[in-house]
Amino acid sequence: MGVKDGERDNVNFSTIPKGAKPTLVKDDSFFTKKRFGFIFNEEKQIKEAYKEITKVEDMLSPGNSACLGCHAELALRTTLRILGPNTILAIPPGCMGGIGVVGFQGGAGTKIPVFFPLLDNTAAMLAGIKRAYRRQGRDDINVVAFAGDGGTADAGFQSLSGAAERGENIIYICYDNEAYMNTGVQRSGTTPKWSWTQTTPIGDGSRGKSQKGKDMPMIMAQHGIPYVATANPSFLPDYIEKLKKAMQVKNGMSYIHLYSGCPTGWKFPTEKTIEVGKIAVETNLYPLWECENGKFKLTHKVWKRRPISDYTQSMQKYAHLSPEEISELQGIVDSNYKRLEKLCKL
Ligand SMILES: Cc1ncc(C[n+]2csc(CCOP(=O)(O)OP(=O)(O)O)c2C)c(N)n1
Ligand code: SF4
Repeated sequence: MGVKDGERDNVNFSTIPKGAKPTLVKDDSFFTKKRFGFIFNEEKQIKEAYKEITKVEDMLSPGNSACLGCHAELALRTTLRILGPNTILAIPPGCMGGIGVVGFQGGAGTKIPVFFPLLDNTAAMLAGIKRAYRRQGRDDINVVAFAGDGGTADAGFQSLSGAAERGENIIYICYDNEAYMNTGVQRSGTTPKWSWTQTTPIGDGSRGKSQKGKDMPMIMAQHGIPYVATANPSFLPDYIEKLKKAMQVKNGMSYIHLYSGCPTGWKFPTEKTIEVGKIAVETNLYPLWECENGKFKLTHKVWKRRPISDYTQSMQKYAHLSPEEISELQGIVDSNYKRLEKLCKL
């Protein structure tokens, strides 16, 4: 049940979701004896990945105005280290531009060229840049978008879809914080059902967003481009491998959809970002997969799926959900996951 136009004037648009109770994620449950071996291996991989990326220069200024605990900022910093200096970056309006990356007081926040397209033409502008380099015989430049979900799934979708269909050789990374965060937490096309946002409030007549979110990585896979993947900054080694694969593609677009926890917009403690991102994967809400030349593959197997309530309780954006709604959500997660497993068997 959504809020109809005209009814909105009576709705409370406060920044705290009505009825929200503060919730804390319990870290301790993670470190059971049974899981220790698994954690040890995972930590080893993370340490190795960290060693690898810190060998090269950090291309993002240490001082920027991202919120504490921003998943997208961690992802952007890592992305630039992997892409290296031969990279041109486009960041459309949104948080990652807004934190000072595209320019602040006469200087850019990156050590590589970065430009600020409109919210709706990122892929088209990048396609032109890539073609111009190719014409000069330069095929060694990574031409990369780092765009929010609004700039990707809504405003920029026509230009992204067109560029994918034409086979433009660009890397498009969407950091999905599931709302228009930079302008104050408004719902976007990828905002999941029942989420609290400023424009999908909780109150009489509204239980948050009434529609399902767009499944952007699947939509991009349906374009038949050479490489599509989901990734999550809480699983950095997996992301790094996927980014390297995306850089190898020469015959079309690579698209990576990044889960991006946002403590400010989702309302969870800033020090819990990595953990919240892990729960998203461990509940199968956000499975890690890739589709290489049409072949789907899970890149991280979850051995014991956690209940979706572990996730909904970790942030205030879902604090209003009833037990029935949580079990409906569990059903949606399970059926999406089954569909993905089937695709991986094809
Ligand atoms: C055509 C257009 N409409 C609206 C805006 C205002 N605007 C600037 S940033 C932004 C939010 C972008 O959201 P998203 O792409 O999800 O990135 P985030 O802020 O979450 O990082 C909007 C709506 C704009 N720049 N251009
Ligand atoms: S609002 Fe969210 S996405 Fe934007 S900078 Fe802050 S934490 Fe990051």
